[in-house]
Order: sequence, then C-alpha cells, then structure tokens
Amino acid sequence: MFDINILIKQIPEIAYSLEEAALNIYAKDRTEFYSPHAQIILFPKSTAEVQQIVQLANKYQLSIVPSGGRTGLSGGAVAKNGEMVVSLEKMNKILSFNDIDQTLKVQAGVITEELQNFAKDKSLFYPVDFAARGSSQIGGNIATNAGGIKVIRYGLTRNWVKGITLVTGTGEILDTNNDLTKNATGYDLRHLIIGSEGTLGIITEATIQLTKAPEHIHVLLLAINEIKDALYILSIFQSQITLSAFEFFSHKALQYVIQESDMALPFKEKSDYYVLLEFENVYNQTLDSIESIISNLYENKVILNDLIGTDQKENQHIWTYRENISESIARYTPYKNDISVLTSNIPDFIDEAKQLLAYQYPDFEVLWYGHIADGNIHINILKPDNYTVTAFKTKCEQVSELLFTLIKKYRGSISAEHGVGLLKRKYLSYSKSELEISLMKGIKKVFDPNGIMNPEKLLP
Ligand code: 2HG
Ligand code: ZN
Repeated sequence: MFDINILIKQIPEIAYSLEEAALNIYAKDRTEFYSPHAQIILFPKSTAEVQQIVQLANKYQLSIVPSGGRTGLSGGAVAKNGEMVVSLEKMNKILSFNDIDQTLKVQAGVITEELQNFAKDKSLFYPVDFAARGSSQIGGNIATNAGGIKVIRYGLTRNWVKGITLVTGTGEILDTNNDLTKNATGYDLRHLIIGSEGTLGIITEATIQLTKAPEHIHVLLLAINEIKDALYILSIFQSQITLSAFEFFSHKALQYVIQESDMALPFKEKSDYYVLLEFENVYNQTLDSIESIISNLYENKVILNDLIGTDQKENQHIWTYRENISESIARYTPYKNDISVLTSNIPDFIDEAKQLLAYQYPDFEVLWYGHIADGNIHINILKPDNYTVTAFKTKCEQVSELLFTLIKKYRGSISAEHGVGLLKRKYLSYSKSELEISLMKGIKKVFDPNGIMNPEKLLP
C-alpha cells in the first residue's frame, strides 16, 4: 500500500487528518449501507492547493472523494476503498458581491444557509432551499444539481450558477462561462459539471445568481384523502396564482414527525394525505383568490381541512410538518427511492407503484412524500426491527428493479434530485440509454483519464 507520508511531505502547507474518528466521519455522507474507509482527509484552503492535491493524486494513482457538507443520500461522498477525502470545508469564504449583476462569488465550501443569509442582508434572495440548508455546501449542491422545495417557482441549482471553477481530474484549472448571462460560444461545460457528482473534478469556486426576495409569504396546508386530489388542487391553484412550493406527504409520514417532536397534529380529524402550498400575497390580492379557491374545494369535497400561516412563525410551523420527515425517520434505516415522472403521470404512476410495493413489501412500512408538483416523490421504506441491514438492503434492491422497470415504462428518473452516487449506480440504465451512458463515460475519460475522481460513483 502507498505510504501516504510521501504525499503529505510534498504539501506541508495543507492541513490533513489521519485520525480514525475523523476518517470515519469524513468518509461518510447521510447514506446508510456503506462502511467508511478513507486513507486521509485533506483540507485545502484554495484552488491552487486543490490543484496540488489532484496533481499528486495523478502522479501516485490515488483516488479522491470530494467532500462537501456530506448531507447526500446516495453515497456520492462515501469513501469506502481507502480513497483520499478532499474536504472543501475550509474553503468557506464569500469572495465578492456584485450589486449590479446581483451575483456572489463564493468558495465551494460555503454553507447554503450562509449564502441565503448573505443574500438576505443585501435585500436579495437565493432561492434554492431544502431541509439540509444548515450543513450542505454550495459546491456539493452544484455537484448534485440540488433541487429542494422551491423548484416549482425557481428551478434547480443549475438555474443559479453563472460560473464555475473546477480543478479537473487531470489537475488543470478550468474556469467556465465568465459569469455571463448570455454566452453563445458552443458547449457550455458549466452545465456538464453541474450534477457530475465529483466524477470530473473538484468544484472550488462558483458565481451564484441572486434574485429579488419574495414578500408577504403564506403557507397553506390542506388535508385530502386521495393523491389524485393533490394534482387537481395543483391545477386549480396554478391557473390563478404563482406558487413557490407545492409539497405532499402521507399521514403515516407525518406521524413520525409528531412522534419525534413536541408538535401536535395539524388537524383533529385524520386524513390520508396533506398538501402544502406556499405563495406570495401579491398586492394583498392573492389571499382573496385563495379564500375563494378553498371554499370551492370544500364545496366539492376535495379537501377536509385547511390551515394557513399568517406570519413567519406560523409558516415555519407548517413547513416543519413536511421538512422534518426525513430526519424523523432516519433511525429506521430507510431505503430511499427518489424518483420522478411527469407531474401529469403522478396519479397513474403512484397507483401502480402502490400496488407493486404493497405486494412486494407486505410487512414493510412505505412512506410517501415529496415535491409532487415537480413529479418528484421520495418513497422511503423503513427497516423492520427483525431484519438485518444487509437482508433489508438485499430485499429492497430486488424490489427496486421492479420499481425502476415501472419508472422506465413512464420514462421517469430513478434519481430526481439526490443523485446516483453509489446507491443507484447499477440502475442507471433504467433512466439513461446505452448511448447516453457510453457518451458519459467518454466525457469522464476526457476530464479524468486516470479515473481518480470519485471512483465507482454515478457511472456503472
Ligand atoms: C426531502 O425532500 C429531502 O425531504 C429528503 O430530499 C428526502 O428523505 C428523503 O427521502
Ligand atoms: Zn426532496
């Protein structure tokens, strides 16, 4: 085995750790099912230091796992074969703000929430948002093209990245797009890097677009009994107002949030599902339209209950019912499926998927929640106590093949927003054609000919 001290001696200014406790922490993200095994954790402070590391990795044929906030759920940041973990956490500076372009230049290790707060201080808004905002890093968000709860209005991370600095797998520094809005000069390599899951190089800096902050936000929770009603409600609201979020979750999923917190159920009566909507009360008129839509929905017996947040505290309280689901179920070692189909196909897809999963998992609890307006559902299967983790994973993988066959029939995606990583890699062909996969492998070879960048991730 390579003596890592040979490398350490050549980069004396770069901080590192060889301590077992640190190795175990930094070699893992939030994905279950993998045992961490990293050789060293390196903490570069600049693009030049990252470049030095990648050049040495090429020289000695050492593999690298780039590491952000490690909030991923597909094993994209897991080191399990003695790789070097390159943590971006010391590259956490906001480098500059341009008030005319309304952009921020940041190092990759800036925490999402810090970026959001910086934007707020400038009376602007960074709209990509999700529950892991407090620990995820912008570089990781870009590497996975993070989505979250505001995609219906603002799109994915991709929409907000004006430029990227990447240290490629060959150790070259690539600056893409010059932060321009308009740039019609051929292949936009920036978009190739977004969502590449650390397989092409290490993102070290990025320029992020900000926008006008929304005002007079309200959150509305509606109780329903049928998933198809969620889509009906979506179409009614969308025909009249601009929504900034439209989420759904099952009562079973909500029960875990209640169980793990001191919150009360939102309504006295039980219903099977809930939808959560967020919107701006533009010119104080939107609320009037909302009230009339809600009374129509009651008349037509589509909704059973409603709760509207009138200030930030109430809005946050309602959001907690949805945002805390993932954390509340974490101790049940959930097997996660993060799938998408066209939003219009959601009711049919869910009907078929429910039948399939009820048949295949008669004794497993399956939770349904997610960003239904984006066609993105998080199907979480909870591990029963009497199953070992390995037996549970094996069973879930068998069923995944059936579920992904169904996804393929709907021309959907096996990973809507969590990425492919280690977990979904062997299923990539359910969502990408042979030609696409072979072109992707060709691109990987150009950026990383020695195959040192995040090995075994994304590509089968
Ligand atoms: C969410 O939308 C996150 O809450 C996590 O993407 C989803 O736990 C999950 O499966
Ligand atoms: Zn999500």
